[in-house]
Amino acid sequence: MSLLNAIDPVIAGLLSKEYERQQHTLSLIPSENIASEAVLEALGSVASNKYSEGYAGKRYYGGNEIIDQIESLAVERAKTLFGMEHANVQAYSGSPANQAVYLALLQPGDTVMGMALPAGGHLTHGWKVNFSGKIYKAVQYGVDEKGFLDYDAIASLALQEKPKMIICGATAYSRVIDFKRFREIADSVGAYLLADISHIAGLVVGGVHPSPAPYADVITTTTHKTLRGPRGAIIMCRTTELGTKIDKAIFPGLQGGPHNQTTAAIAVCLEEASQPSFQTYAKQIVENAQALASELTAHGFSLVTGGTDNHLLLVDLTNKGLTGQQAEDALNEVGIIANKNMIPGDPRSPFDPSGLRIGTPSITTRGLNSEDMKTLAKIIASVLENREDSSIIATAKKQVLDLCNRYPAYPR
Ligand code: DSN
Repeated sequence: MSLLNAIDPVIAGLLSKEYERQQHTLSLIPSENIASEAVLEALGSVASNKYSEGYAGKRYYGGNEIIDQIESLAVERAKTLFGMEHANVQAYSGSPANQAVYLALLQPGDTVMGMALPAGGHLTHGWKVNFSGKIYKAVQYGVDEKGFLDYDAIASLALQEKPKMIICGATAYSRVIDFKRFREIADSVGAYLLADISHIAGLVVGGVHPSPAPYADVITTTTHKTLRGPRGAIIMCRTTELGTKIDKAIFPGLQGGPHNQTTAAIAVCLEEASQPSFQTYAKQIVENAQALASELTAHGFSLVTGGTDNHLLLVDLTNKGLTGQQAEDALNEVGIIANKNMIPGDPRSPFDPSGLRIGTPSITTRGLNSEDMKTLAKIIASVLENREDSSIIATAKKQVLDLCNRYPAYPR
């Protein structure tokens, strides 16, 4: 960053510190990942200089001959990889992508049905403080007492409330989502089905989680989680009619000019995700999560649903006499970055809930394997069980640093 350093040493210094932080800590936040240097190069490219309101071949600005090619490639790669007929790559991120789907398919006041945030859903799936719960009549489903989606209860709620759109997908659910069953429920009431696969998109294209493509009317995904690209989003659907509505909802409905540097980086990440090595990566994410789940269970930790099928686990810390905030702080102290999270039916507040959300996408990108999960689980257990013991904390810090040095986020 020699140029940046010369022009703005303060920002250069902070970015350099953030780089070092990422190198020397392990992110167990399930929605984070480490984008490749190729993705970062595209993100820092001159594509950022161009205005391109509109779509390829139909722009409101001249000079878009090259940007058109970039965006068309991103669109084609998304369609091929996910097996959908239409793709829009312009949404600035996941929430605007979902907002565009609402704008395209619904009228204010229409009923929508999504997973409640405290049960593992997302803000934009109808939570009361979000646009989705304010502008629309949102009804929310949850999980059963063990933490599993209760499809019979969801079907009954749909029959009772007759939503115009049902949203499936989650931010803190560790089990396979039965998209076929959601389709049947949507069909029983004539609802659209939106599958928000932001968390699991990389697992879907990697072949380790079933795809919603045969069942959903619309699929949204962010591109920076398991898909390992830049911060951005893709909206996909089956028909030209829906595609036209969604394109219009993004532009001019919600946004102005697309972020072309992001579009280029999305195209790069889709190219990376189409390689056989990405399938190996996706498989390892799940193997690592399952290994970590069984090791933590062996250390006496209680997991919501008892385990995982995907990239994340939700730890209920109640039996350890710890809160989510205390656990997050203690792990942070030794260089393990995880995040506090509500557990289903949590009696505590979202600011200091009973759970901890742990994910393996980022550490798997670094190369940690199932064997390393034993070490990691041991470190997590020793830190959470001995928060006040400075010598145990010092040892854990050193062990985390050893793992970081063995598996750098970016090899120098
Ligand atoms: N904030 C994301 C997550 O951490 O799961 C969801 O958008």
